[in-house]
Amino acid sequence: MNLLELSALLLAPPGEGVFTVSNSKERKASLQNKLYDSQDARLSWLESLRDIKESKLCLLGVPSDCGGGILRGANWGPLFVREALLKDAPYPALDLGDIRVIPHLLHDEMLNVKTIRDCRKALYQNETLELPVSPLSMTEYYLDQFYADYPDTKVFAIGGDHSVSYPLVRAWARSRPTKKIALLHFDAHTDLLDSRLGVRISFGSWTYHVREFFPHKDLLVQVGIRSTAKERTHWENTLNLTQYWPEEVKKIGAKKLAHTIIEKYRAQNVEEVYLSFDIDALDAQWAQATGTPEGGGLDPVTCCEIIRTVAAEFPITGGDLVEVAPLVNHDFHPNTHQELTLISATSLARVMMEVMTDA
Ligand SMILES: [Mn+2]
Repeated sequence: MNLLELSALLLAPPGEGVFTVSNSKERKASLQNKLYDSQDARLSWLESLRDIKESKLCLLGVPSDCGGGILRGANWGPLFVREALLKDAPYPALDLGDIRVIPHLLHDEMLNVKTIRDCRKALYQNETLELPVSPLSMTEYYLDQFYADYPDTKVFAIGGDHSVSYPLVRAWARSRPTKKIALLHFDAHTDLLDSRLGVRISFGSWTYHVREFFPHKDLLVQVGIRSTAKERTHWENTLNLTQYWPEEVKKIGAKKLAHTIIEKYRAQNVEEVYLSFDIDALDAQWAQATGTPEGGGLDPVTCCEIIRTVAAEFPITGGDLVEVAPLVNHDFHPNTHQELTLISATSLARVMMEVMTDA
């Protein structure tokens, strides 16, 4: 099966990865009207996928929120962030569309044979077609073929809860077997559990399970960590990575911190960097429309400066922005929660797409 045929099965047009019967129909249609001239969005979208070869950067929506059951809503991230981006200008990426998410599922390793068969029937009208059915498994399967066909094209993904970074980072890393790679991870939380309530892959454990690709403490750098039961030294010493908590970021400043990271990467001869940004790395005042907003965090300007400075030295060839949950309202500042979070998210997304295009 070629990538175009695979796309028609695993992906849906932009905004349609969240399965609804009639809910949000207008919202999805309005996004597609802005993206495509023709009335037949699906046809235009499929046609546009023929241009991947000419594109430096592609955008992929992974609207899967199988989060902690704390406050879900990041499934709406890809649709709302795209819409907010388009208010300013077209985004500089070819839109691959969304993974067709079955919201009850996470990873195929958690499913029995009967469920896989039933879901294949629902997704592909063919219960024997050897394709994955869970969002994380579908994302990895799709990207494996994508990078095999287009090794130099970059993918910027919008989540979804943070578990989506597990397939995104794995496919990216595996497609660069001879490259020295690093991970730059912005987050309030470490996401370093080995499992959560017996579940191996989740928003709280994805980083733990991609450490194998970054086998030196200077290759996995976390920025913005503050909500964790353990001290920084515990994580650094037991799991072989480096953390910068917000206090330290504020004390030494964005530029200097970026140069510290650059020196670490340089000493390791890093060639390419993956950037994963959990919106809750930002202080809750900038990003409260997310499942677990946290105070004492970073501001968007600081984060953009760190990203730009690192990107000037090392190509950022993979990236994601996750945990934007536009409909979640924690009521800290009523009425502004969604707007402010989307402003923060779009500034970050624009900077990330800009540096990835130049990479
Ligand atoms: Mn996270």
